Amino acid sequence: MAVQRTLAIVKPDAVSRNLTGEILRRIEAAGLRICALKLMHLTRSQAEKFYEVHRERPFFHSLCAYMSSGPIAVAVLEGEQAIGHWRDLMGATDPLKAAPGTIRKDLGVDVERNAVHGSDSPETAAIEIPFFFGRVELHSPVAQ
Ligand code: DAT
Ligand code: MG
Repeated sequence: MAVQRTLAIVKPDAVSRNLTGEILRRIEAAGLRICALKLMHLTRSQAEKFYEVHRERPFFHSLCAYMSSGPIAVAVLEGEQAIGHWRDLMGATDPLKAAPGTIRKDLGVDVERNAVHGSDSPETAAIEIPFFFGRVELHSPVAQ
C-alpha cells in the first residue's frame, strides 16, 4: 500500500453554511492526516486556472463563478491510498447519486454546490497541491 497526498477543498457552499469543521472532523475520523490547511478566496481567474481541464465543459463558467463566490478551505491530506480514500468519503459528484453516509450525500446541495473537491489521480494531485501550497507549507503531522 502506498502513502499518498491529495488536495481537498471545502467549497463556498459548505464554508458559508459553517460545515468546514464537520468536514475536517470526518477527514480526521477516517484516519486521513491533514498536512496543510488554509482559508482563501479565489479570484475568478484563479478559479479558471484551477479548473482549466474543464474549460470546454458547458458548466465551466458557472463553476468558476461559483468557486470564486466566497471563501474556501483548502487542505492537503495524507494517508494510505489517500486519493481514493478521500474520493470515497466525498461520494459521487452529484449529491443525488452519492451513496448514503458520504459528504456530498449528507451535505451537498446540488451537482455544482457539492460541498467538496478531491484530486482524482496521482497526476492530478501532483498539479493541484503545488497550485495552492509551497514546500514550506506542507507538514508531516506524525509526531516525531
Ligand atoms: P468531481 O468534483 O467529482 O471530480 P468533475 O471533476 O467531473 O467532478 O467536475 C468538477 C466540478 O464541476 C464538480 O465538482 C461540480 C462541477 N460539475 C460537474 N458536472 C457538472 C454538471 N453536470 N453541472 C454542473 N456542474 C458540474
Ligand atoms: Mg474532478
